[in-house]
Amino acid sequence: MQRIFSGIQPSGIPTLGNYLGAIRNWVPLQADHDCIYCVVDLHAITQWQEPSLLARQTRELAASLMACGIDPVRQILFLQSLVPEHAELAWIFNCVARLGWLNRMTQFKDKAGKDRENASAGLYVYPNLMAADILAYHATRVPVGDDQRQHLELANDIAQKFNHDFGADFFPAIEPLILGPAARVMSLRDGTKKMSKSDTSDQSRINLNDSADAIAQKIRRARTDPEPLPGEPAGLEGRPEARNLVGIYAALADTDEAGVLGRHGGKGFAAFKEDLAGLLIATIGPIAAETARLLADPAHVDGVLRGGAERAKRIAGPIVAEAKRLVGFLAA
Ligand code: AQP
Repeated sequence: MQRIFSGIQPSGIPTLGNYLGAIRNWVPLQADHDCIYCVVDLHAITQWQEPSLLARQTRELAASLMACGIDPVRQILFLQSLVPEHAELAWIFNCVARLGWLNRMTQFKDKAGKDRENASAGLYVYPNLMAADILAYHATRVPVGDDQRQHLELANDIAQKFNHDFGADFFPAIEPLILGPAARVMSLRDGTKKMSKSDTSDQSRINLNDSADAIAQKIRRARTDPEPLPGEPAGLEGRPEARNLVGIYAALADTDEAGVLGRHGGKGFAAFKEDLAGLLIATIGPIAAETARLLADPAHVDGVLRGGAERAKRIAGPIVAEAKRLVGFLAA
């Protein structure tokens, strides 16, 4: 069975983007893969996280993942910072990856913004830690949103260079799994910017714990243009906000842009948005309710993350030990 690894940062409440781009695709993969899903708190602190909030967000994210259908008994769900092998292998990869490779990463440019000098060094080497997350388990398939494609290419470059430098066929090639019609969900306020849990505007995103009223209101206020919906996907060219809403609808209704426009083409946005809000509420309502139920027992959620970490460590421990031996470190 092929091994899957994927992670999500506890940097806020998970969004519809995280759900459609990643989490929703993680669930069916559990049927025929050996899955390791990780709450990546080491990644989260590459940008400032209020310490008093981080633990709460971590627990809420774990509960939300379980509410979406991640099975922590048959698969592994764990907290990254409880398995030190991630940080250890990431350091080795910091010494394998080249500065020129990291300089090309668009996520660093997006997240650091104009104030690059003030970004953390951790944000810059984030892709090396991501490569370590995956390769510490010799995972070969990684389901992610489209925004992570470039990081996975870099992870493959790191694996190849490690194998070449240390003369071993040790780390496997990684295959990105970028699934579904909404692999990149955009902000509700700006169709050219991706929807993010850490966006300062709550109106820019749908959170997986939003109430039905909040969802309906955010969709009503979502930015659009004055034209009605086109009859064909080609008519979405140059209309990023319209394309985003159509893409979200398509993902939720398990169809594609043409399917949505076949039904709604020619209509104004008001009626379309009402239908879209209904679909969102039907999808997110049960997730929010189940997350709240799980959070009523925080000790159970914490126990899942700790138990998962013990199991994860049993896999990563020997792999990272071998990587260290190949580098030439003296064995413990
Ligand atoms: N807008 C998105 N559309 C599709 N997929 C997305 N993902 C994130 N945003 C979108 C996918 O969700 C998974 C987990 O992402 P993450 O939390 O590890 O990091 P991120 O990509 O940086 O997500 P956010 O929400 O934008 O977090 P912040 O605001 O903290 O930076 C990944 O598979 C990602 O592709």
